[in-house]
Amino acid sequence: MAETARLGRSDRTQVAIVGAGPAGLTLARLLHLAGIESVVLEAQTRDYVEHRVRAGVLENGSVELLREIGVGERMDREGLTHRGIEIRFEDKNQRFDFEELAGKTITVYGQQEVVKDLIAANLADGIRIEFECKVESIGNLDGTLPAVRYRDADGIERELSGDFAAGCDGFHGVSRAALRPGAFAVFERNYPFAWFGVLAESKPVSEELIYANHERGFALMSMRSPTITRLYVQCPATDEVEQWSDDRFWTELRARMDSDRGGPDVPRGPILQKSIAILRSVVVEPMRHGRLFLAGDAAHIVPPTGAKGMNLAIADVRVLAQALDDFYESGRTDRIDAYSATCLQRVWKAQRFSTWMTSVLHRFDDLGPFGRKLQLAELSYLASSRAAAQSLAENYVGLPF
Ligand code: RFL
Ligand code: PHB
Repeated sequence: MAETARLGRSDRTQVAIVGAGPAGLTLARLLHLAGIESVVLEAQTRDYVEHRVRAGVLENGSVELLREIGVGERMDREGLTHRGIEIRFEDKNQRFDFEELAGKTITVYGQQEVVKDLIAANLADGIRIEFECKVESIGNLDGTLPAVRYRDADGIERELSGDFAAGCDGFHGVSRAALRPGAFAVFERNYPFAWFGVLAESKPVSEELIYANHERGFALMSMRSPTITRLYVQCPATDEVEQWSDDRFWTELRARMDSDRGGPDVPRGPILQKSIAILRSVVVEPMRHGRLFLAGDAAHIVPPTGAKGMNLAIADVRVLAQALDDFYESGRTDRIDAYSATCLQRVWKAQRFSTWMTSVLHRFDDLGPFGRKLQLAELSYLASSRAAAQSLAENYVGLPF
């Protein structure tokens, strides 16, 4: 130990966290507040993770947690509180008032802003976040000291060992690969379509999000601020960003919003960013192997239609931090042992809701006329039944913990 410490290539902490996304950064903060030390290893630069445009909707419970851990100030100032959403189908917009139906609101605040706030607060408190450190493997999961091997910014191989390791490295990370083959199951569903998304300098036309079910395919108008919109259209999973010129995008979005036939207007503006995200559902069970815990997208992916991914990542680490706190406080392991089962209950309910939102709002080419009629009946039921609307509302704002 003394030898390796002198070489500076081996390091020791209580919890080794892989990934500085919402899951890893929130976990590091919760642990710090409980007096537990961690080190976060992140493959990308700080600038990269702070500008990666992704999610935008925070459930009420996520907002409360971010406030509790001292990163709510800018969110409360700049985040947009939304009381509901609109769903557009068959030439009309149907509004769902979440405050009235479920007693809660949601907050629109970009994921990269959450990440910026967490990084700033964590670094200010002395939490170690090592950027440009790509983890290559995690070993010794069944022993007492999991070993996280990584390459630092200078390309030097290093090792970080912890009492525990937390795989918060997203869907394309390495933690899942550390699980012993045969010791876990993967449940998945891939959709034949994706979302082409843009960030644009244009004024939102509505105060709330508009989700549209249209014969030409799904569309969504969201926002980031009173001057920046976040817009999506369904496209084939095989599409590349280059196939979507600015003009093609605006024309398609206008068509799907029926802008020339009484639907919401779509004001054009400079496009700041374009991306394509394939829709898929994945759940890895269990979310733990020995002393390695998976959290967030490393353990599960939901299609973005229900706006659940970032919220689930935050929910997982809330459970994990509590379990680790119990362990360090009193040696109790029951919450650690229940970690996976506790998280999976919420994860599967979020999968159910996200699958349902995806199925009612997208164009499925293999649906046939019968399936299309059923889809419209489902939306019509949603618009006419308080019970159905309440079910949408309570899931969208986030099920209770
Ligand atoms: P992240 O954010 O992917 O962070 C993982 C981090 O790990 C790093 N990493 C590594 N670091 C070290 N060594 C390695 N070998 C590593 N491999 C990877 C990565 O660089 C990264 O920094 O996972 P996390 O923390 O679990 O957070 C999950 C969320 O990012 C994700 O679920 C959401 O973005 C999903 N999502 C949405 N979620 C919501 O709750 N509300 C939304 O409105 C919403 N909209 C969306 C979305 C995702 C989308 N895309 C792009 C798929 C909209 C879209 C279009
Ligand atoms: C977003 O604002 O990026 C957003 C909003 C709602 C979703 C997905 C993404 O369902």
